[in-house]
Amino acid sequence: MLEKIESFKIEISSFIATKTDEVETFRIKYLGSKGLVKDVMGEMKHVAADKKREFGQLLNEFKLFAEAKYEELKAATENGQPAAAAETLDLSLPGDPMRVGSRHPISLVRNQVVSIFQRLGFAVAEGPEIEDDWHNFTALNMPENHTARDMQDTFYISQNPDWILRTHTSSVQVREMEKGKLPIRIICPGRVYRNETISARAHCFFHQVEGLYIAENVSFADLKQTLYFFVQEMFGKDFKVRFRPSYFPFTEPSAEMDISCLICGGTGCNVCKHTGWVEILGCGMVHPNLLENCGIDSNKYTGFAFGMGIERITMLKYQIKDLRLFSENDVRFLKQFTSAV
Ligand code: 2NL
Repeated sequence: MLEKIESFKIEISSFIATKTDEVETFRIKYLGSKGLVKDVMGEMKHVAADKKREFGQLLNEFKLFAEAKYEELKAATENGQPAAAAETLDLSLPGDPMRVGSRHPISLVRNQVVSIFQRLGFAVAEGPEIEDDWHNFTALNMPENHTARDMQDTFYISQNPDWILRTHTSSVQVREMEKGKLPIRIICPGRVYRNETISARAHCFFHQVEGLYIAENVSFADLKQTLYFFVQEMFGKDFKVRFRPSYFPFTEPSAEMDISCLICGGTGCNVCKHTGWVEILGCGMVHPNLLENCGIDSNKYTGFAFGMGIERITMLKYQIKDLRLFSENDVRFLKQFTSAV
């Protein structure tokens, strides 16, 4: 009996009436002379004497419950409003706003870099992250036991001592050169790996964009003009640029490109380590050994190449102080980039 009353209560509370004759239907069904409430009251005679008091209270509550609902339905329909069941949805309420995600800052900056070079006619090339020794080192003028390999200590694949995680995306450019289709004008974005102790400035993986242009009569002047254009598109025009002589095994001559510090304007601060300059990228003319390694005639063709760390550019652009933030997936960090394209 108690269960029956409970289920009637549920039925009553979910009753919906939009018109007065539906309210009347409710009254007849539950409160009429042959209605459910009367019916249940009739059960009183079967209840044991010592339970009558308790049961009587329950029945009375049930009756009041049905009467209250009746009054509620009546009042609501008289006002011309459909009386909704107590727990139904109010569809007129505004929806919960959908949370829009954001691109990762590394993806934002990679897309910007790539699109600047695409406008100059560079095509995107990609390649495997697990590389062999030839494409990652040997073809790039870094034979076994070459000291330059020490700076690019990496992870080895245990099944095959020849396989490693690539240390730069130059390996993608080697693969393109080996195809033998010239001229080549490509940009290679991707993730690279190095066996480094993780700190605010170093990680065991990071992202690079490298570029390569090989054709007849490509000169250092072409390199400079291309990279001038790039930094101006990327950072604006409000700074100075300089090329510093440097060394990379795969280019000769080699240079590093700096811009005057965007934070202090060149007067010296923490970001530029009080030098007034920040390094943006490394570059140079492709070493003839490389061209020959890949079957390209170094007497006929010349080229330039460059490489930059996307994390580095992103840190400068958004003033991010710790490299580890990029891979910790902390939404407090990531959601700051919601409005960036
Ligand atoms: C840096 C410096 C550089 C290259 C990358 C390259 C690739 C080929 C041939 C010649 Cl296939 N050079 N890449 C050249 C100079 C510098 O990167 O600081 N990267 C983060």
